[in-house]
Amino acid sequence: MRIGITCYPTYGGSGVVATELGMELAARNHDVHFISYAPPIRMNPNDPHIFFHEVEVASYPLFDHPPYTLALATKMLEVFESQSLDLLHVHYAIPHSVSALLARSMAAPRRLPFITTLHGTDITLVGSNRSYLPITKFSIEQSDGVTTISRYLLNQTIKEFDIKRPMEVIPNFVNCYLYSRTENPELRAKWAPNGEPILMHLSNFRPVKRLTDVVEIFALVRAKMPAKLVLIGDGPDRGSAEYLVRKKKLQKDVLFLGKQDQVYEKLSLADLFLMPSELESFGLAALEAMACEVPVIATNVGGVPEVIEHGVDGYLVEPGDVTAAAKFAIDILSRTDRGREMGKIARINAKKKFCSNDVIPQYENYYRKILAEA
Ligand code: GMT
Repeated sequence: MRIGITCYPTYGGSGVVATELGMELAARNHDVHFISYAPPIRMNPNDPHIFFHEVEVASYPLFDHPPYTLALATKMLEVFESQSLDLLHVHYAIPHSVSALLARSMAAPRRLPFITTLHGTDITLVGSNRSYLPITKFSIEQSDGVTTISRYLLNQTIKEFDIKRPMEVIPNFVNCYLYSRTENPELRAKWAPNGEPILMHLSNFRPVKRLTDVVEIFALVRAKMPAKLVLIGDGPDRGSAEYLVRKKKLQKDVLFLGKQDQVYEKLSLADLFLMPSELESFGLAALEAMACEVPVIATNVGGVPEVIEHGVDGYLVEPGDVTAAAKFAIDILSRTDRGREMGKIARINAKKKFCSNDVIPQYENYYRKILAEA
């Protein structure tokens, strides 16, 4: 198939899922055309089945806000015509789904079906805002196919937007070959020179991730035992987290790595992963950690219980309950095996439901179904 994929190219779950999906499809000999304002961060430009089409937004003094939605729709049509696309697959409803709807209308009477994958905040935070609700609902209803990344998000979409059309749950996935535990004693010794256990967090540091709770949890753990905290990512809450680290005099034990590539190499060195988010419709970073045999302490919110089984491959606490999270962390890290047994179960459970080998065919089948119907 020839598939056009649109996503946010920046550091964030929906962009990562869209890019990994594109690369997995390319590995299965589909031609994948990414259409966005910049190449997605994890995209491999050297893959002969991967192409990138940049959306250029012309500016004009009259435009306080350059009309990206329109420039994207125009580029989608252009790529459809020049590359004979079979379909468009857009990730994150706002504004990608609206652009795809415009492109499909402009392409008529030629067929340009489009599929919208909902990722979370496009429904739970942004989409349900009154400024965007009617158009998000309309573009969901008008999509040729709609998928959500968890059952939780499916139910939220039905509830928030009163959607009656069929939608399918296709969960997020991880490449279980790439994301597996690999030792790196040199790096481990650099981060934890005295063999301290390593706690890790990876996100876009947005308020929804509750980054300062990560620091609070770590401070409680550190008060009881030697430990190190490795923070991967960047975003608006980095400043407040750095301030809290200084306030608690933890500078020697907390490492801010910033944005990183090949996160599987780093995740593999963790003894414990922390994801104390206010809300997660899935929690992709937790799944990536689990695939690397890392147990996770997360919040019992949204789609997280569909990924983590409390007491089996991790622990779930209520948002903001840093005391409970720290208690579970100390419990895991005080064990003689430092939670390695739980980490092994985490990988087994991740492999059962979320390996790309099982999930990508679900997307391929869905594409075929939509193409047959369109
Ligand atoms: O988490 C965010 O900041 C936004 C969003 C994104 O586009 O990165 O994340 C959502 O999509 C991810 C990939 O499907 C999910 O793993 C996240 O759980 C989901 N975030 C929320 O629902 C808050």
